[in-house]
Amino acid sequence: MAALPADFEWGFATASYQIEGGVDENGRGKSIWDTFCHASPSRTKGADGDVACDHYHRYPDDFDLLQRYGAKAYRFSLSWSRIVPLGGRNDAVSEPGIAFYSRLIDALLARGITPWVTLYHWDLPQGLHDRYGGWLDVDEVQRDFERYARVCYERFGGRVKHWITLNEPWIQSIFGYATGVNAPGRSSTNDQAAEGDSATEPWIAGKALIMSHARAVALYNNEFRPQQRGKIGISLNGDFYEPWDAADPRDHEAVERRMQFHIGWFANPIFLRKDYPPCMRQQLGDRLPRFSDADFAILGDAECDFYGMNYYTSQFARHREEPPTETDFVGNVEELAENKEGVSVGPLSGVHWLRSCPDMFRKHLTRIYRLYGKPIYITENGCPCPGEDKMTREEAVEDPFRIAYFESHLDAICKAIKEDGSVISGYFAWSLMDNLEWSDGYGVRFGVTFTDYETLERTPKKSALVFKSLVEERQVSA
Ligand code: GBH
Repeated sequence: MAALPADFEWGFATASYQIEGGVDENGRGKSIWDTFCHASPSRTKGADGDVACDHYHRYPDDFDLLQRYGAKAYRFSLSWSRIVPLGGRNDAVSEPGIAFYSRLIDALLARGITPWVTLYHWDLPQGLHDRYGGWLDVDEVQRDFERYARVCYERFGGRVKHWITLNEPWIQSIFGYATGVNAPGRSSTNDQAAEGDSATEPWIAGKALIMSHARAVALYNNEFRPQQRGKIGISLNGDFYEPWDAADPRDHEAVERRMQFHIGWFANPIFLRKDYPPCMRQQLGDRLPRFSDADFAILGDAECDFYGMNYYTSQFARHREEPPTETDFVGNVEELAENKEGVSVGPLSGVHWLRSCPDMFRKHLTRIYRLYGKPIYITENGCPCPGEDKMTREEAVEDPFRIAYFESHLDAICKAIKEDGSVISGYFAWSLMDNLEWSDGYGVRFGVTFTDYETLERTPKKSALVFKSLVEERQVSA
């Protein structure tokens, strides 16, 4: 069913720490991911981003690939500590860091590819973590992030017309400060973490992220939008859920609660200018920080242009009988891959948490569009193929599971547009190339391009070469 608009934006996505390497080049400051990857014993399966895909040196070749794939757009993130090595609002700006991203943006434009820039994809300057605890100091970090955003708009905003403030604040808050499996690795429930308080810190970090986003958008709206005329939004992650027992109203409530804990946490203040969802306030009480009138004034100045959706999978939710523990962050539900009848949510990919569930993706798109009312850009979607972590290059470049995943998810978008009336304006496949999959190291391969980590050679997988036609087949003519 052809339903994608003629001007549908599409391409591939990456993030700075996952691909760049070059961590000591040109005065770059350390980020919390440099520190986390070098912890001993390792918390990242021995992997680090010191070299990664060496994109820092190889970006022109990577952009040749993008051009060969026919991409209209490319989503990437800036490393804050390349631009402001120590991170803070009174700290020096690194001209070589600016020059690097400036060349990179020019290299995209020269190939006719539209840059979509994420300001923050989890790599907080270590300097800010050391100075005041990073995302745990709500007042300080939002001011430092605002100044970093200002530098980016000033230096790049003449050429960059699409901004994403934050990638997945949920993951930064929960994985960084509750489970401790991502940098800075703080937790009171994880044996590998020396410090942290999983009952309070994720909620503080969440507020810091919300206010940092809001300040960056308000700044854009008030000072840069009139001349630069770009668009700005945020990328939120969150699975779609269905009830484990469709006949049990308590499982229906569990479903809604789970999605509010994932998405409403951020989307209520950001898109609705409201307090956190009532179910969160009810469960978490005063552990959930309040928004002051001054906070709401900033949120009120921070209207976004779009909702960036990172979507990979769906699950079943089952209510729990016992009251929630202090460290619960999912809304007191059990998350399951099968429902009461033993029906699976979908076929398993190459990573344990990701099953292909296109019908639930369609429902997710339409739920989000109806709740928040902004055009949706899918800013990440993709998967590793079953067994891909153990494959040779010759095997991995044949990736029928990934192609089928892309096809079925593009079809779901078409249905959401045509049958549900949702507005979906673009799609970025995750990822341009295999890269550092955070705490999973280099084993899990999400790329449409195979990366040989010995030689750093890239080889297009079949999905990369057919992706353009998958989109164009579904596009309505102009
Ligand atoms: C995105 O996060 C990231 O933005 C991107 O950088 C990343 O490479 C991509 O996804 C692929 O993972 O069952 O405990 O192992 C998506 C968020 C984080 C969701 C890891 C699933 C696994 C939880 N994902 N999580 S666990």
